[in-house]
Amino acid sequence: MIDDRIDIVRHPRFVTLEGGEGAGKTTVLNALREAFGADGADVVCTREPGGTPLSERIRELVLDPGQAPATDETELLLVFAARVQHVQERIRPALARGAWVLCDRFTDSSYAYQGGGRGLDPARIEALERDFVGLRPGLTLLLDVDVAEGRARARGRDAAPDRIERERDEFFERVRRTYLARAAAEPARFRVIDAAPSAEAVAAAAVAAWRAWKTA
Ligand code: Z5A
Repeated sequence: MIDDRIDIVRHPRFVTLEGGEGAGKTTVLNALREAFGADGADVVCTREPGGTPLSERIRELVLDPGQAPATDETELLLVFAARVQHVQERIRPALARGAWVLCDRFTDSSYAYQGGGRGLDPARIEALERDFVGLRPGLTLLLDVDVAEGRARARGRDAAPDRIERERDEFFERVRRTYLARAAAEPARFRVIDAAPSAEAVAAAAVAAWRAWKTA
C-alpha cells in the first residue's frame, strides 16, 4: 500500500501566538504587527478558529454558549475543519507569495484544549495534523500566565464568556500544563514568554523574542 500521508513541515515565516485565557495575545499581536511593518515585512494577521468566511462560521459554532453541547470529538473535528480551510485558502497562499503569517492560535491550541483540556488522545490530534494540515509554525510564542490571573483578566472584559471559557479552573490548568510540556518538547520552535508583567512589558518581550529568533 502506498503511504500518501504528508509530512508536517515547519515554515520559517509562519509565527503563532498561544496561551490560555487572558494571557494578552491581542496586545502582543498588535505589537508584533507593528514590528513586522517597521521591518518592511508583508504580514498577514489572522486567527483560529477563523481566518476565512467559512472558518469564522465554524468558530461561531464552536464558541456559541447557546449551542447544544458538542461531543469532545465533534469539537476537535470542527476546529480542524476550520483549520484545513484556513490553511488552504489563506495561510499557504500568503506564505507562497513571500508574506509572513502571524496567527493567533493554531494546532497547539488543539493539543492544549482538546488534548489536555478535554482529555482526547494526542495521537489522534497528531493524525489529523499530519493528514490534513501538514504545516507547523517556525516560531511559536507561548504567553504563559497563572490560570487564576488570566481568568480574572478575561472576566474584566465586557464580553460574556464563550462556551469554552465557561469551563472550570482544572480544565485550564490542564491546558497550561499541556502547553508547557509541548514547549519543553520542542525548544527550537517555542519561546515561552512570562505573561505576568504589564501588557506593554509582555508585548516588548514577545517582539524581542521574535527579533532574536529571526536573526539567530
Ligand atoms: N480553541 C480550541 O479549543 N481549539 C483550537 O484548536 C483553537 C482554539 C484554535 C477562542 O480563542 C477559543 O478557542 C479559546 C480556545 C479555543 N477558548 N478559550 N478559552 P481566542 O483566542 O479567541 O479566545 P481567548 O483565548 O479566550 O482570548 P482571550 O481571553 O481574549 O485571550 P487573550 O487574547 O490572550 O487576551 P487579551 O484579549 O489580549 O486580554 C484579555 C484582557 O486582559 C483584556 O482586558 C486585556 O486588557 C487584559 N490584559 C492583557 N494583558 C494583560 C497584562 N499583561 N496585564 C494586565 N491585563 C492584561
